[in-house]
Amino acid sequence: ARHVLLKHEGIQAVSYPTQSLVIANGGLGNGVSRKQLLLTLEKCGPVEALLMPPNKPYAFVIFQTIEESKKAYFTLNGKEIIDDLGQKIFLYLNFVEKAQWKNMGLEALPPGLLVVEEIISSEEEKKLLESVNWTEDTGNQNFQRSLKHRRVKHFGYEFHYESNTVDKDKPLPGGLPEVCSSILEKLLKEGYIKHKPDQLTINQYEPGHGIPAHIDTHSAFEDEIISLSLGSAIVMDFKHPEGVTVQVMLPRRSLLVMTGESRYLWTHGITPRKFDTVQASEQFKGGIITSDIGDLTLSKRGMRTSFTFRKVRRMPCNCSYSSVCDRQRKATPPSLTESSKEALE
Ligand code: AKG
Repeated sequence: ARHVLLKHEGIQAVSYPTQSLVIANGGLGNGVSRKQLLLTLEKCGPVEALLMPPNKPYAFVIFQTIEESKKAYFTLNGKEIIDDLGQKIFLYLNFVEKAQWKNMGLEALPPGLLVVEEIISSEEEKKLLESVNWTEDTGNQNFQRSLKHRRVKHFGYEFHYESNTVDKDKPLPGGLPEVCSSILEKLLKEGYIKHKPDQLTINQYEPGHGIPAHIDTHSAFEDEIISLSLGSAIVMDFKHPEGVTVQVMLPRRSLLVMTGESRYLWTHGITPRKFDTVQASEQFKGGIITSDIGDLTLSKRGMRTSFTFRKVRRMPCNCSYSSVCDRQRKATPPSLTESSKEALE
């Protein structure tokens, strides 16, 4: 079964010793960190390269000599290690000619997507976080819910997860919190947004939480959707309908701007997990996680609070992505991405 899995991934194991080994179960996708694996491998000799593809359950190691790779094969094959979550993992090693795998990733951000780092100061971040009152209060006008994988609060308009829309004729009293005003003014002035948002969803994710992949309903909201990341960084997954996936690092205090194709056609979501695969050298730099697998490691998630601002749409959507546009596809069943969000909440 192991060989079938490796073959399926485009990895060809060989029966004779080489300098390179594939380490099944020793991948970032298993919760094994670069530091931890390197420590284990270096006991067998100096490591020339350790390649860890993002979210995969395997890694590749290249030793300087065949003697060292043979030593690793004989001492580590079948060996138990404890991963970063404290779980037992058995490593399985095989010689390979080349460290090669099927890479479905893309090296560019989805069109229309922007990550602006350090958009707010630490003081502004603190003020925003302190402004959120999570205590359940029946007199509270702003709708709050605990979903399966996160806590949410809505301002301006309540977001209905059953239909993934808002009731456009029923604005919530009070509008958006005053604490957001100066930040939104700045975003307008600096040209990151063209329209002042009138709906805010605050999501709070503990490590292990996430949000299912979805496209914000076209008929409910205008083109620009923006999200501030507070408290902790996270990796967001963007998927094109034809299968390309891009992982994007959203650092703490950064702004994510989704417009055009990235807002209308690509789904966005956060995988529920406690660690993210990130660039080892520039841990907190925003943007795409590249497939430079010699430079990936794990980053422990902290509590992240996001402020997602949208503008409620008043005119019909006439985007050029009719296959995923609920207004343009009225006669056909709703798209899976839109209907699946609530089902998974
Ligand atoms: C949503 O509330 O629909 C989101 O996509 C939230 C995104 C985020 O947490 O940044």
